[in-house]
Amino acid sequence: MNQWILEKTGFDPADAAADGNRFLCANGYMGLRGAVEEAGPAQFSAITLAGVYDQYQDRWREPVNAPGALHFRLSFNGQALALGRTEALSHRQRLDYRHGVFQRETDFGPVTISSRRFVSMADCHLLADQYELRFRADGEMTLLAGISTAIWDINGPHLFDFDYQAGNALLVRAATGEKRIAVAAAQCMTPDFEAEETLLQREQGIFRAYKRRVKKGDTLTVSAFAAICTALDGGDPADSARAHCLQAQARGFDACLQAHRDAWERIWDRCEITLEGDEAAALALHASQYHLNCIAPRHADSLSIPARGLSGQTYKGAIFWDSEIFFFPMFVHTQPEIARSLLRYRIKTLPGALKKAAEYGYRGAFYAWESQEGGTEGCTNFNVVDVFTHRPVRTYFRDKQIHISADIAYALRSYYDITGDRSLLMAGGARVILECARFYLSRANAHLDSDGVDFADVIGPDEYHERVKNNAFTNRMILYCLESALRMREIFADQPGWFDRLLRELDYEKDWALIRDLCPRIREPRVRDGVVEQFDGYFDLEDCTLDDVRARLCDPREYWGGDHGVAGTTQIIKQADVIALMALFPDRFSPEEVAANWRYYEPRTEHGSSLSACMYALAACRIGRPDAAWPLFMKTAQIDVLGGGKQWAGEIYIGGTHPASNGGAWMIAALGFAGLRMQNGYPTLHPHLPPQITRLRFPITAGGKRLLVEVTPDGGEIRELG
Ligand code: IFM
Repeated sequence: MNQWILEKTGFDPADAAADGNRFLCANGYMGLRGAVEEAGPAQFSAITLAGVYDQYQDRWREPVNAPGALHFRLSFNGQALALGRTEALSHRQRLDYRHGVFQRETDFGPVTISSRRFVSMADCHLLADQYELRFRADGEMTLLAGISTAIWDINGPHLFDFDYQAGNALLVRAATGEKRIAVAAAQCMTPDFEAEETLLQREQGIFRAYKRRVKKGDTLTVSAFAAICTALDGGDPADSARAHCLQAQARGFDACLQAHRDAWERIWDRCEITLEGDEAAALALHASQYHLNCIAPRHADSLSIPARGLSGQTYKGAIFWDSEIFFFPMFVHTQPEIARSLLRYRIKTLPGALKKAAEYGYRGAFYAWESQEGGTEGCTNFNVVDVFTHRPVRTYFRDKQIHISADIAYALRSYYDITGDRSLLMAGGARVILECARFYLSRANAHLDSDGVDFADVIGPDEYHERVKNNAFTNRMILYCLESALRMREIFADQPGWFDRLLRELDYEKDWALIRDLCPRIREPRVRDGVVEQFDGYFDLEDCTLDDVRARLCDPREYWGGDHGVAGTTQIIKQADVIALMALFPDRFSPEEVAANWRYYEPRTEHGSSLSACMYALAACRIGRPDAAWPLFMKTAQIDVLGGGKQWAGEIYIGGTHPASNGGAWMIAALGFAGLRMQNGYPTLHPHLPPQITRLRFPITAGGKRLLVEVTPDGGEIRELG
């Protein structure tokens, strides 16, 4: 087995959505789904742009898909040859995780199409495709090559006012509907068909139609260079797109590919985990690291990563807590500049969080549950559609999942604790923590007749139980956020002037005193036989099995949560909640406590979210049970190799890649199996290797140094890399 190659033979239209995800090529600026060149919206072909959003009519805001700038369509002797529409004798496609190169080979009988393409890691605007035709019969071929504007949108269309231009590069210009953001796509080719007898076609795009008589044994190879730019990049996107693709054309396909491969090598140099002992696990880890790395915002300094990466418009292209809790760890340990970008996105979107809190009648920062540009809340009050009535269901993620602000504070604090670097706190991070703490002050429910303070009417990570009181995860995260606010004074003890000025600017004096008063009063969860109650009253719910609950479903796509969901009145939970808490605070709970909770909650967890298994695996390592962690690790790491994961929430399609699992796989390997812990740039190891692994080796960046961690069944060591 090659540990870097995902390969598939045959073609089944039913797999088109999943394959588009599994074979994704991306570079942080855009994601090109793994569909073949001739595919259109029906095969879920798309180029999804990072950070560009639009709303069509009253539908959900979602990221914008760009024109299909690497589009080819072939016909031979009058017959269209298109995978899925024309019978192919064979089809094979592969993705090289090491270098982000997608290849396909389709034998249609008289003609075989093969190609290799990439979304450049060296130039974030560039995509390139080398497309080869081998003829096994005489005849006439027509190749349409250009930019397709038949765009797959879930809630679109988003691009209007198309303008097409020919010239040394084909060009499509358009603007988004809501904010009139200009988007441009350009494409040029070698050889340039303009020199041949070509025809320009401007229907649903702009194409060069290249007609030629061919003979058996002929081959034709063309290289297409495409570029996408938007007005958000600065400058004129049309000029830039044209310039990027013409420059690439001048360099040639091989040189562009080499630059792209070199860029990937530099990424692997920073973060590659080598796993020995289990080939499938090694492949899955590479896949996970590939998928998380290919969507990292390397081109921008304050951008975060959507929950479904750049694999499409699912989840509105929004930024969730996934960024801070699941993506951040790999980056902060290996490529801290990307971790900083994720956090700077939150710093930059603080105004949106202040606005949201005010809208709900609170003070401080209440971050968007589904955050889009500027911190705009993408989550609606009706986030699920009922499969029976087809009516939107009132969900409460937007207004009650208040742990989001504390999750952000947690990551900001971790960034400092792990790296010892205060610069991000000084550049707005401290302000974010203080404003998040202030939000919880105003959100707390104090009582006239008791000292205890509740956080009522919330939703914890287990989204199936809505509007609960004192969710253990939420309360603990809030406490940590409040403590982190207070801790700022110690962190800046040598700069009291700066810190006092910040407090004065925020008019924080009274709040500071209130936070100190609040911390010891936050309600602790009930504990029964060592098991932390997930929220007040959880233990009183029906205690049944997952199979019992599954058997009550009338439709496999039915939503399990909320007032009418099958899980809501039971102890069955969607994803790690108390266990997530224990995984995030490894030092606060004894191994015995973690073990008792793991035993209780694991059988009651549906793992209905891709965020779940990794938390259980981390906790299993903590209690010295890497054997129990192993299947959860495989489930997490293989998710985008096998194409699994939930596809529906009620009637809403939620398919895509799973960056949270991808980050989870890194966490299990590095923080779980190797037991890496960092404090102030100083790493330690507490290995828990499962028997399947004979060696685990990976680089980290700590205190400005590059270190190599190596763990075998005999123990672990960390050494400096030259
Ligand atoms: O953030 C998660 C949430 O916890 C569960 N539903 C999917 C979201 C995006 O991954």
